[in-house]
Amino acid sequence: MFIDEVDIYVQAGTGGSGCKSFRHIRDAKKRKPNGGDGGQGGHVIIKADPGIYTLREFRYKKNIKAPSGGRGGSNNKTGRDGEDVYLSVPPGTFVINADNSLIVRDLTYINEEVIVARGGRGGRGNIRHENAEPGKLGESIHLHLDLKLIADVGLVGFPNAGKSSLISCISKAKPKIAAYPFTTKAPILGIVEFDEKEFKIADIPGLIEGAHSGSGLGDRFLRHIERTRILAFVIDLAGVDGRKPWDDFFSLKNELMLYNKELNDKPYIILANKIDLVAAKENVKVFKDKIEEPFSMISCKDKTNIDKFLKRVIGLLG
Ligand SMILES: Nc1nc2c(ncn2[C@@H]2O[C@H](COP(=O)(O)OP(=O)(O)OP(=O)(O)O)[C@@H](O)[C@H]2O)c(=O)[nH]1
Ligand SMILES: [Mg+2]
Repeated sequence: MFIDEVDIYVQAGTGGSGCKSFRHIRDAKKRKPNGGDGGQGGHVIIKADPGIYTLREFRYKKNIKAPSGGRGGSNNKTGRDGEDVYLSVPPGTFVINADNSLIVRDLTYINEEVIVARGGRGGRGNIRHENAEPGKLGESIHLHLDLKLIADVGLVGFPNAGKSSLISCISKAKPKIAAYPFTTKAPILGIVEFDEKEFKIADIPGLIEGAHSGSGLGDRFLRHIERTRILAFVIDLAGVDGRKPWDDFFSLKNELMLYNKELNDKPYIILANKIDLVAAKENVKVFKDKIEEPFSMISCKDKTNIDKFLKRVIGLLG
């Protein structure tokens, strides 16, 4: 299951208590304090891990607590520090303070990390302070984690248009491909290597008219193309499912606009797919007349013009 939003509660470790102890001397009046400090409580740290793609791990792990610091000991022994707890999330995760909705950090870089709750300081032992102190409480916070995948290119299209076929022929991603709609139910990221360059491409579940208001799988996955630099519209030029390819193109643009106007400002490439089919060839002229802008004819099946598409992407990404 693809999970892209979760609420969690994190609590850093409490500092260890300072120790109260005295060096044993026969004359009680002369005895000297020698209690050591408590250890620091563990922090809770969130880290962007490129090997992780969803927030699924937090479905059942919603309360996270870091260990406390150890108590100080006699002979000025400092307690051990509580170990930090690392939570791994996919790059592209917004860490948000759920109480005031402020963004704590937008974790975009690989291995980027943020301390979301600091461990409490250990209490001073009586060697440094007249009375040994208790450790300080660790910080705690309610967080909302919100994943928006980061890819260079986002594939947008109706179900069955061939988005997954495209990503599987240009990257190592191997999503399920089938002749029925909504085969893809969760976003998939693929890494494309071409001309000694590399870019990331995201395949999201198919959109249908009314997606912005919840039809089909709705707008749930559109968030994952918000951060892409380029969009690629994948159109079934053969109209295998009985729709007109030009209608598909205008509907898709409209859905994106209704979802978020800024998506319309992104550069895009139009891929008219399935050109190997006779019906697609028959539709070329009308498609050209109706949409009045450049498009590329491709076939994921025969790999026609796929390299040209990749060259264009590399060119646009700069
Ligand atoms: N003839 C032909 N069939 C294609 C081509 N590209 C994809 N298909 C077929 O179209 C069907 C749908 O392909 P998918 O790649 O699963 O389509 P999708 O856009 O990912 O579909 P959803 O995941 O449902 O949104 C499959 O049966 C593919 O084999 C093509 O270039 N030519
Ligand atoms: Mg698919």
